[in-house]
Amino acid sequence: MRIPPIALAWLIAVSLTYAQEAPASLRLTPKRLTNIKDAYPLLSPDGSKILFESDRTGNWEIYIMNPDGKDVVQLTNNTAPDQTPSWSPDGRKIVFASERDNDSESTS
Ligand SMILES: [Ca+2]
Repeated sequence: MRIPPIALAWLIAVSLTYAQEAPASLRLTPKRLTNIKDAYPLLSPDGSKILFESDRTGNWEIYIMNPDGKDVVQLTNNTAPDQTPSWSPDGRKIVFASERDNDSESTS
């Protein structure tokens, strides 16, 4: 499920979103995972990692972290914007858009 970017957003994990009448165990319980300009979080198919894009260095790069927000690893390092990452169905590859030749295209 893709979550749209929010200007100057941070990533927030939520268990489930339900109305007030939902049982207490199913109510929204947000937890801030990062507090910097991050966007497009995607949980891996097995739920073990979160893939996201970030402008935390002043350049959009692709990152991965644990579902608790720890162990952030930068996957790309290029002066061109690298954004909108996505997992392959088996979770073994990622794809993202980059403008490395001044023309947005997908890279894996
Ligand atoms: Ca980049």
